[in-house]
This record gives sequence, structure tokens and C-alpha cells, in this order.
Amino acid sequence: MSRTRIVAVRGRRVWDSRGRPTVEAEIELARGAIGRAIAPAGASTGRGEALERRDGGPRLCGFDVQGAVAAINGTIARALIGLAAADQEAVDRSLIALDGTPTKSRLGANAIVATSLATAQAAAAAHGLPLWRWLGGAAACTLPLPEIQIIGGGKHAAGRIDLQDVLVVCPGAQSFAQALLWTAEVYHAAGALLAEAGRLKGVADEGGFFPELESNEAAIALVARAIERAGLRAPDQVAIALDVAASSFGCNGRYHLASEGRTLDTEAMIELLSSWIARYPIVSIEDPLAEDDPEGFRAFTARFRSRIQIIGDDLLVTSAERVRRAAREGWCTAVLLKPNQVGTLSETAAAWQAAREGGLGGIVSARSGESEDTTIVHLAVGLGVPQLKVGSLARGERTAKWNEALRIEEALGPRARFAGRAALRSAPGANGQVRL
Ligand code: 2PG
Ligand code: MG
Repeated sequence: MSRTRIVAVRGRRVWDSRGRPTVEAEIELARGAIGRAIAPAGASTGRGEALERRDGGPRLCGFDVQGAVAAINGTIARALIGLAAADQEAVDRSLIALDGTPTKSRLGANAIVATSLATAQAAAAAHGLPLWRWLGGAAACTLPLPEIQIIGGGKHAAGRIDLQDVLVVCPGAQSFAQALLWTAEVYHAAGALLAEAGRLKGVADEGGFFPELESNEAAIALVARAIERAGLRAPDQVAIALDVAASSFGCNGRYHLASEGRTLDTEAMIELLSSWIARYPIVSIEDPLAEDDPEGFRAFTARFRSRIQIIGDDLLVTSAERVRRAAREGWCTAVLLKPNQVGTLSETAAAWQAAREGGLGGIVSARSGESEDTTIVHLAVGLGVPQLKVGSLARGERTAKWNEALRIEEALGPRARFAGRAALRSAPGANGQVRL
């Protein structure tokens, strides 16, 4: 215990990839080990997410986090000093009890998630281990299949198209490094295609190209052409994934595609997605319908679960309870895991545990507002989550994470396994026949 006894807890204001203030927590242990973590922030947030604490008011458009920082330096520090960082569940239980609200709004989910993740980093440092090894032990040897954004849209690109992400996965790659290499070829081919069409307008929030395109489908078609131009075979080597983020433009069973000037009901939305699945090498769709449309999710999943992976993000908000319900009711086949949606590392791990018990797949995910923090990469490897989504292959807050995974793959050497194609099957060993 003495080695991981918490002796100091510090909070500070740092800055995220959108130039907004965010919270860093730093935990110091008895023999000098230090762990740090920075809270990320979403733009397309689920209604059921834990709530970050912002100061409001005129300064910094209301985004300042002095209250959350003060919570770490005051209430949280007093409660955590003396606890063992190695007992993550006890630390997280104490954070949850200290906050006392169902949404973590009193201390702020940003203060809580930074503290929870910094605790894990400190415990790992005290043992001289990287976090992935501390969390997963000798069994942690699987590098996740990366899901990498090529075009950014929706709330990450001022609504220029409605689809939030057109991404690629590389189920045919033999290693994480090869998946990044193939994705880089596709990313640059997509950039060249846009430049040739006179439509290269920079990048969106997560580093994918800004979608100066005439329709949602045009973005998918562009990525399909980019795979071809890169000389790669779709879908067996490289395939397309979408994050529709439908809660951003749909509610009460009405889906307003503002970029195309039309509104669809649930059934028509499913038909639209179905026409894309039929014509493009799509192997995964996240949030095909809105968070208030679980029946739509269920109908979509019943129809397509044997062909593609269907991910719940806003619908499940990394809640173990919702994941269990999703598994029971067939809402989707995989869960997106974002620690700041729920607030603590223990609760994130519980959501993944619930997914595995229910036969669902999992993807650890960053947020659209990020930093150089790479903790989530360690969570994916350490908890054995077989997929990872952190945005595109541009912008330092994104490449910090991909590059960290490359280092982990190298550190594992011949013991490294790449999750590859199998990651897209909903349950390990289940007969999920994804179309690959
Ligand atoms: C998502 C995330 C990351 P945000 O919807 O999956 O792409 O976006 O962080 O804005 O919720
Ligand atoms: Mg999403």
C-alpha cells in the first residue's frame, strides 16, 4: 500500500484541440510516482452522458473550468489523500460518493474522469510499468483494430454534411503498423481526389478532410474511390465505417438531412443506410439512428447484424446498465467506450465487462475535443478492447494516440497480436458473419 499511497492531488487548467480550457489532474504517490490525465470533451454528446462542469458566464464563451479545477484541488484532494492508487475501484467509489449526483454534475465529470485516469497512471508509474501492462498484466498483448476518420462532418464540420464520420478500418492488415500505413495511403489519396476536384478545404475537428461535397453519399463514394486509388482491395483489405451520429439531426423519429434539404422517417432512414450498405464496402455503422429511437436501432440491427457491425454511442453512453439492455433487446452489436461519458475508469471497465457478457463487441473512443493525453490507448490494450477510434491521421492530439499504439506494438515484439478482422465480430467465437 505504501508505494501507491496518494500524497497529493493537483488540478490545473490546460487547453484542448479546439482551443478550449479543460482539466488536467495530477496524482502524486508516497514514493514520488506521478500520474496525469486530461479530460476530453465531446461536441455530439449523448443526453445520458455524465455532465462536465463549465463555469458559464461571458469569459471563454462560458467554457472555463475553474470550478472543476477547484473541485480537484479541494474536495477531491481531501478525500483521496491517504487512499491507495492501486485500489482503483476504491478511489472511483469515493469519487462517485463524493459527487453524489447521478450525472456527476456537482464535482463535474471532467474533474472526475481526469482524476480517475490519473490515479491509474500513477499506480502504473509506481510499479514501473506502462499503464496497459499495469491494467492487463501479461495477458495484455492485443493491439486494437484502428477505425480512422477520412472525412469529418456533422457537428465537427459546422454541419457541412450530416454524416459525422466516414472512416476506414483495415481488417486485412497483419499488424497495427500496417493498418496505419494503409490508412495513410487512403488518407492521402482522398486528399488528392479532393484537390483535383478543387474541393480541398482543410480539415475538420478530428483531422479528417472538411467535407466540401454535394451530399452525404458523395463523402462515402469519395472514400471508396480513395481506397481504390491507394491500390488497396475493399472490403477485404480496407473497408468503410460510418459514424452517422444520427442524434445530431434526428429526434422523434424524424431525421432532418439539412445538407440535402430533406427529412426522413425512421423507415426511410433505414432504407437510405441500406442502399449505402448495398453499394459501398461498409462493414460498420455507429449511431445509425438517434438515441431516442431504440426501436429503430432494433429494427436496423435485426436486418443487418449478419452483415455489418452496429455500434451504440449516444444510445449507450458507456453505461453498463444500458449495455445490458442493448444486449437483451438487440439494439446493436457493439458499444463505444468513452471514459468521460460515464466518469470513471471502473465504470468504463464495467461497461466493457457487460458488453462481453452480452456478446457485444467494443471500441474505445476519443472525443472530438482532445489533447496529447494517450491514456485511452492504454485502456484499449490493457482491458483487451479490440477496436480503437481516435479521429483521423492528422492533428497532433490524434497522432499522439496512434503513435503510442505503435510504441506498444513494438514493446510487445513477437508477443504482439493484432485484433484485425476478428475485432468486427460481435462476440469472440460467435458466428457474426461480417461482410469481409
Ligand atoms: C463520436 C465522438 C468522437 P464527440 O460521436 O463518436 O468522434 O464525437 O466527441 O463530439 O461526441
Ligand atoms: Mg459517435
